[in-house]
Amino acid sequence: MSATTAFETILFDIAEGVATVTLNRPDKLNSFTAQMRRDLSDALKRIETDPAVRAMVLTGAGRGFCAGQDLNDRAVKPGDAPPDTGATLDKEYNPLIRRLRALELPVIAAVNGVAAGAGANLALNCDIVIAGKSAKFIQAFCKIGLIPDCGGTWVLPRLIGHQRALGLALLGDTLPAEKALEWGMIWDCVEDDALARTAGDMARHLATQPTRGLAYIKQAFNQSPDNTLNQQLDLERDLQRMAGKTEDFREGVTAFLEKRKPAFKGA
Ligand code: LHQ
Repeated sequence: MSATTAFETILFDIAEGVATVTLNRPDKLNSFTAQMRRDLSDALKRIETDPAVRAMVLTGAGRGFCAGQDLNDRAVKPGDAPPDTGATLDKEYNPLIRRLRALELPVIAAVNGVAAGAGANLALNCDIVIAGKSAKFIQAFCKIGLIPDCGGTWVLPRLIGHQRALGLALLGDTLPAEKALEWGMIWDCVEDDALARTAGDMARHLATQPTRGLAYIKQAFNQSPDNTLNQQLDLERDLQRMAGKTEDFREGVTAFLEKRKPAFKGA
């Protein structure tokens, strides 16, 4: 069964345990307006509270994934006071990125085309990034006098190391999907016409897995960069204790011993 909800700037669909969110301003390469930030935030809230949703795919309509902030919203006329870009981050983008990263289910970015500025970092904050061969990533901020935001300065060096991350940020070079794969920045790069199917198949698979256990895995990896080994060992103990109490753990072990496929409920 599939349920579609209407938003002004995104498409939102739930089917087979997977919520698919499609950024939908194709004429402007799905660049972010305030309305799109609100719509995406509302979609994430829906996902957080719907127990039927056990995986998510984020993608873009048309030839782009997301070209970052809609710069029409940022045009400053002579004599105007400069905009408070920090306030926009504080009130709109940062809560969105925090909400996305905190989702207790696996999130796949299916990057179907250019991902620039906030759009690139939106994708890189997803758990698994799959790109079509024609996709590209651009830390475009430096070209307009800004710095990478939406967690770019946090996530990029962790994915590809300081040198490559800083180089991308300072130069604003276009990183083609195949090179992003070679650099370990993304999980996979597939033919453009196979992208939606590949991401959908992966999401449908994940939606049948032990959802609580996957949430604990995400938590462990998300907290890892800030922890010492000793702290991380303690965190693993605590999360494993909770994972060991799930119905799905019991089902996994029972199914293994009975030599049958497990039927996980996500609880
Ligand atoms: C766009 C955009 C766009 C509006 C394409 N806006 N229309 C910022 C400020 C405040 C607070 C916090 O954070 C941020 C974060 C950021 O994201 S800053 C970075 C903003 N993004 C950019 O600087 C990227 C700007 N876009 C581009 O450099 C190019 O469009 C790319 C390289 C993404 C794609 O190039 P092409 O494939 O050649 O496409 P195009 O440039 O022809 O774009 C197609 C249409 O989309 C075009 O509209 P038009 O009406 O002329 O056909 C563009 O104007 C529009 N578009 N990006 N960000």
